[in-house]
Amino acid sequence: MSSAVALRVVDTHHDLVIQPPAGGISLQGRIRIPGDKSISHRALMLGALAQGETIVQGLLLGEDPRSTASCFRAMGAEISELNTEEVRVRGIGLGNLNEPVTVLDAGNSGTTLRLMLGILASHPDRFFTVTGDGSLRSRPMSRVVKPLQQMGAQIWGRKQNSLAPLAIQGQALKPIHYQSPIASAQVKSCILLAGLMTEGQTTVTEPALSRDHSERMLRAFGADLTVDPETNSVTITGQATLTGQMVIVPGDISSAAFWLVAGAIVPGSDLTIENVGINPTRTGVLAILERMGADITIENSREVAGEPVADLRVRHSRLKACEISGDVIPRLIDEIPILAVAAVFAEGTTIVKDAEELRVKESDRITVMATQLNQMGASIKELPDGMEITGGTALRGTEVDSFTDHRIAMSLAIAALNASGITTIHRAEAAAISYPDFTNTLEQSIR
Ligand code: SPQ
Repeated sequence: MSSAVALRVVDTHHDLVIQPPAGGISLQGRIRIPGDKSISHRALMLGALAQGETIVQGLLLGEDPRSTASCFRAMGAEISELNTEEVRVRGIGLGNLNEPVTVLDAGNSGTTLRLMLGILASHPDRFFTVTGDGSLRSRPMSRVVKPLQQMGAQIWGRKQNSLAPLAIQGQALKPIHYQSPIASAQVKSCILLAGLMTEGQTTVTEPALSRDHSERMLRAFGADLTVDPETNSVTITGQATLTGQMVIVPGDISSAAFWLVAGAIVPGSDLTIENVGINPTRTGVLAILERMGADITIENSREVAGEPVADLRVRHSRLKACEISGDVIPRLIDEIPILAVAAVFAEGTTIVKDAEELRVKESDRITVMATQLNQMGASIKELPDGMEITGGTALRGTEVDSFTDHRIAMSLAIAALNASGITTIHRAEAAAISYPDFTNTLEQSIR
């Protein structure tokens, strides 16, 4: 193979083949990352429920927001062709979604399905059916179905109504105070969105604070919402009118995380990632990398449309192990696969705990990261709720698999940059869920 990184397409499956040249590589320059996935979903959904027009700049063009757009188009929202410059959403007003004439398909996206359930369950006199791909059909839905049932929702599905496909008979719901057993933005947002249509006050309390993009955006669109930071509670008073807004989507820190770790572990690297959202409910990855000794500087901090944004500069440095557990977990849950790669190149043993949620993501991210990195020569022991990663073993290229999980595909690609020989990542096309341009950016930043 002549180039440092090559994408080879085999049969219907896409293999990403990475072979660093013998002299080594480094990552240099300034890069931009795609728009935040969580904010992109919410902008499309609230835009569809609002009165008037919502303009979204910087939308993520990944497969997941495309699933959200197609579901809401099927229910009557006019959403222009998706692009990063400007997407126009002509909302149809709260409670006015049309009954779709076919099954709503959320694809691979847990956020689409779980948030949408709150909206559908609270739409009286409409019947909906929702499904997703093989991965999504195996992910637990009872975490949102149960609180919605407490509000009076009627939802049916496999395994005691816990797995998609699901059928929903929408109706007027009653408000509840839900004490969520897990810190999950999807659970919180689902209930808040159901509460949006429900007369009275609906409150969600979570054990630790999860990402707060729904709270910020609901407020910006005109919802009546109060937050109690002492108890991690959010209360929404239902039936406010939402008004279309201008939403500027910052770069996704979950996508920036791949470059932060790449820059930290690949010798000689000096990379600046522009326009990264640094909402405090998402910056656990920065806190942990800093504790591991990474050389990251936050430049040009500013606020864009209600979300804090900055440029992040990362330079190679020696990393040391640390413990990742407790309240930081919800602030970096999607970054644990790439942090596991950082830990492989750190001195000492990194412990990841309290992260059992990883087992019910697009794949079982504990088992998959442990088995795939161990195949490359890492030393990772699975724990029921995390991993024990002993750093300092050299990685060698081999054949690994994304298990169709976007974050696994990209984490393995970054690990391969520091491995000897050829790494072939099977089913690497999964990256398009959240980062369609990942391979191009990788090729551009390699020197
Ligand atoms: O949307 P999906 O498939 O659940 O995506 C993931 C991801 O890695 O991109 C999780 F697999 O992100 C979730 C995240 O883990 C997105 C999200 C959100 O936008 O509200 C919240 C988190 O999930 P949870 O279960 O902790 O609420």
